[in-house]
Amino acid sequence: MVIVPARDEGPRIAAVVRGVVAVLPGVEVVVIENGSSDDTAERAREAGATVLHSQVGYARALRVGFAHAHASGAPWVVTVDGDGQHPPEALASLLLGLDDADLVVGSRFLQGAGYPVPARRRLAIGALSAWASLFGGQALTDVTSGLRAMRPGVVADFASAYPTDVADGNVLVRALRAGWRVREVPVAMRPRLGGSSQHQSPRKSALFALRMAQLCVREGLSHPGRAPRLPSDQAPVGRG
Ligand SMILES: Nc1nc2c(ncn2[C@@H]2O[C@H](COP(=O)(O)OP(=O)(O)OP(=O)(O)O)[C@@H](O)[C@H]2O)c(=O)[nH]1
Ligand SMILES: [Mg+2]
Repeated sequence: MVIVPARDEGPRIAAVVRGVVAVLPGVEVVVIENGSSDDTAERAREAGATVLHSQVGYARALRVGFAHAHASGAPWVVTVDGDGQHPPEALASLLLGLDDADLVVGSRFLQGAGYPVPARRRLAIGALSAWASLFGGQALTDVTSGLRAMRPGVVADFASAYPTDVADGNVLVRALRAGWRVREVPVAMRPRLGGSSQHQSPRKSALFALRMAQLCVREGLSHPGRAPRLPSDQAPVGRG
């Protein structure tokens, strides 16, 4: 199942949904929308997506998506942004990555990837990634990437307890501290295809980064154990 959080992505969402279905025919695409002032929901529905609604916020939208995927028994979940940044062709390498990992992140900064990003933002992502790596106990390069694939055990964890304000590097720290195998694969991404970013305002972005840093510490200190693994969760991933 592919989960797409989307707010005010009306001009882009249909292409995102169709792009995913073109590489994974028959897959259920679930767009979680809230607070849009445009026709995001209608466009997504017309393109063949299931549309769910959530309370305001990126993290809350994802949480609704994970709860839906868990209740549906999806064999895997991939989260994809609704702004066209994530190339659908990358889904194959993310899903392949699940053969020996529980959570796979598409990284813009591993060798072989690529992302035209202003230096200041690159620096901020690098600093947050280093911080999350410290508390997660594993080197990560792109903790703010929203392109992630996961096995059902991780989805179950996320469905029951997902942060409601900030959900980026802190979620990866949580997964690592819970014992899930996390890995990154290189993915070339492009800037959003239009519309406005949730990180538009420098003040909001700074607050977001501080909050993420704080939550990384909290997750790092409060989840020292390993999650029990179900044997069925180790099977090769099938069509979701
Ligand atoms: N449902 C929902 N989706 C949201 C909300 N805020 C952001 N999104 C979606 O989440 C995805 C990621 O948000 P972006 O604003 O693109 O954030 P980003 O990719 O980190 O930033 P850019 O690189 O500037 O695009 C997009 O598909 C947004 O439409 C929200 O409040 N509710
Ligand atoms: Mg984006």
